Amino acid sequence: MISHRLCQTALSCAVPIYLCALLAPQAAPAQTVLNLVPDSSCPVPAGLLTISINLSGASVPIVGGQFLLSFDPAVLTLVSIDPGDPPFVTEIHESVDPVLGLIDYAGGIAPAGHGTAADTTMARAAFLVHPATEACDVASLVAFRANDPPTRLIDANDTVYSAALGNVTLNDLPAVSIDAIQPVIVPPPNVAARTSAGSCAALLDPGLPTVSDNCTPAVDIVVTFVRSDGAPLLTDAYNAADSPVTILWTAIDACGRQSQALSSVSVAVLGDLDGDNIVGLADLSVQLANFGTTSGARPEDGDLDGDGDVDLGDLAVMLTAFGADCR
Ligand SMILES: [Ca+2]
Ligand SMILES: [Ca+2]
Ligand SMILES: [Ca+2]
Repeated sequence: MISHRLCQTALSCAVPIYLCALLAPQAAPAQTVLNLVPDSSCPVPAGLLTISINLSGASVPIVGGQFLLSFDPAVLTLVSIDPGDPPFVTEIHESVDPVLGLIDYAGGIAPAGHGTAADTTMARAAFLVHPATEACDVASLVAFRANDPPTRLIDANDTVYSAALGNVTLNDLPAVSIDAIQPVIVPPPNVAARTSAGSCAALLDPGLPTVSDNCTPAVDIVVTFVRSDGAPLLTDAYNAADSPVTILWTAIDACGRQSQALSSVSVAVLGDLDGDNIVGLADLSVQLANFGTTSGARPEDGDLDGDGDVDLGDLAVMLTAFGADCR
């Protein structure tokens, strides 16, 4: 295969010039990157947060590096900073200012070891998250700081790589949330419904809970539900035989904290006044006993059209529903 190296000067180009153009790399050259990577985007107060200093994109074997970091001492206390994965097994230097939140660390390969260009972890720092800390989407809680000499890498030929030289990209810790607070969930109101004539179920939409959280926007809070009758959809029919159907709501914020709440849907059979899910003579006799009531009547008294009286209109509804058996 003809390498691009052949085409770097016109004189050395051993192939036609148009082919050289085709052989020229189309993508930008690989860039060495140092990322500060948290073990969790949601560390918990009084818990540990481990940060990996990860090497990637190296084009030559790297044998060591020095990392000058800052961290927020109001939120974090450094517990340890140690070598990462092989071949970076040797700690060369470590000094820490816990008050100002400064870490100077250097590490490298074993004396007889070999460097690597592979993506790997060069060092790990463990921090204690202060108790009672709450923070939402805090960026750069741990960061590379601009010092002289700066954070830099070195290869086996003592060539130095750094952001100042333009051949290393430094990425600070991405935003994390220290969030131990559960979302707030307010369930929809309980629903009491009646079947329509000739049906043993009610079709309705019970509504959704309202949710909020200290860190997670409401639109990003995941809300799930489980119906006690096992129906998969909120708008699936609610059967009188399953009444009351309870709905267990769960709200989960972006850090996985969750809250639960209950609501219910009660379904009565139209015309069933004694609650046995049958519309029969017992119900008719209750209605007839209250027949002529002009105000204050309830559904269980026989007011089946909801206007507060028990009259011929209600009796007509009863006769329409008569005979239903929804057990
Ligand atoms: Ca929360
Ligand atoms: Ca009944
Ligand atoms: Ca009525």
